Amino acid sequence: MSATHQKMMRMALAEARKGVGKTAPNPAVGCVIVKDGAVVGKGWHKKAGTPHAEVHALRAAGEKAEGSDVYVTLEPCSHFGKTPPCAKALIEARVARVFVAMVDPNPVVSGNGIRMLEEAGIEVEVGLLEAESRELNLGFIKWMQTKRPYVVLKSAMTLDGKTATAGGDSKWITADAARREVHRLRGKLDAIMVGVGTVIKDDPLLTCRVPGGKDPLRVIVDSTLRVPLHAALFSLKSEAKTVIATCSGNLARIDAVRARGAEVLVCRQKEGRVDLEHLFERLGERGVQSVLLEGGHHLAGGALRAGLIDRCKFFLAPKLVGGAGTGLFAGEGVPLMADAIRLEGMTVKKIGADLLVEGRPTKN
Ligand code: AOF
Ligand code: ZN
Repeated sequence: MSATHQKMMRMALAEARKGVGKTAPNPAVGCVIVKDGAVVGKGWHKKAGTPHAEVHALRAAGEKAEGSDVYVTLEPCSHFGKTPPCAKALIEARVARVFVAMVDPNPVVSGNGIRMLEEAGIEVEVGLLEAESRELNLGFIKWMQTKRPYVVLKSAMTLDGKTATAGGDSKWITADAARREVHRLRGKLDAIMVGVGTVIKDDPLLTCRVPGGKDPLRVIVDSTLRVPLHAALFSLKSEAKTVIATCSGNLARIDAVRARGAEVLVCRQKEGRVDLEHLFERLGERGVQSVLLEGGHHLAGGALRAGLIDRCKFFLAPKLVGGAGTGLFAGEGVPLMADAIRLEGMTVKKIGADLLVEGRPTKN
C-alpha cells in the first residue's frame, strides 16, 4: 500500500479519534475525501443518532466528491438505522474508490456496505491500517460480538507491586503526568467502575478532569449497600449517572440511596458478592461498550479470577514500599508459579517518571 494511501487513512484515523468515548453505542469513525491529491473533505462521527463520518466528509467535499478517493476507518453502512446508508450516499456522490480500514462487526452491515459499493462499480480496498482502526473501537467490536463491555483494569502501584502502605496510605503513588493520563482514559471509556471500599476510603468523584473530556457513567460495586449517603459523588453536578450495583435486599437502604440521585441496580449474587459477570451483562444491555475498572483490590481480584479483564494498564511508580502493604488483587492467588495468568501483547511506555505497562491477560 502506497505511502499516500497510508497518510490519508492516518488522517481519517485522527478524525475518528476525536469521537472516541463519545459515540457509544456507535463506533468512532473518521473519513477523508481526496481529489487529485488534495483533501477536499473530512469528518468524524460525533454522537449516536447524528450523521455518520462519511456524511460530514461528503457535505464538505460537495461536487468535488465525484471521481474522488474516500478513506474511511470503518466499512460504510448499508442500512437505514437512525440515519440513511452511507454506502448509498457515496454511490450517489459518484466517488471512484473507497479505502476501508476494517469490516463493520455490526452483523446488520458486515460486508453488505462493501458489496453495495462494489455492485455500483466502485473500487473497494479493505484492510488499510486495520489494526489502528480496531484499537479505536475495542469496546464497539467486543460489544457487537458478545453484547458485553470491553474491560480495562487500571492500577497504579509501586515497583514492588503495592497499591498502599501497610497503614493504608496511597496518596499518591504515581506523579502528575500519569494521573493526567488516567483522566484522559476516563474520558475515552463509557463507564468507570470501583468497589465501595474505594468510595469509603478515598471519597472520589470519578470524573474526567481534562479539557473537552466527557464524564463516564460511574458504577460502584457495593454488595451490601455500604456506600455512605454523604459520599462526594452524590453531590456531583454531571451529566453522567451514578449506578450502585448491589445484591442487598434492604429496601429502606435502597430507597435512601435512590433518594441521593443514584440508580440502584440489583444484581445476581455469587458467593455473597455481586456477580460481576451478570453486572457486565446488564451494563452491556444498556449500551455500555467499555468499562474502566479502577480498583480496589477486592473488585480487581474478583474480576481477574472470573476472567473478565480484557486489558491491564499498570502505572508503575519508581518507588518501593516494602513490608506488608496492600497488593493489587485480593483473594486467593494461584498456588504455583506455573499456574500464573500470563499477559500477551505487552507494551511499555514512559510517562513522566512512571512506567505504563500494558497487556492482555490470556484466558484459559
Ligand atoms: C456510526 N458512525 O460514522 C459509521 C457507522 O443507527 P445508525 O444509523 O447511526 O447506525 C449505526 C451503525 O452504523 C453502527 O452500528 C455501525 O455499524 C454503522 N457505521 N456508525 O455511528 C459512523 N460509519
Ligand atoms: Zn453510515
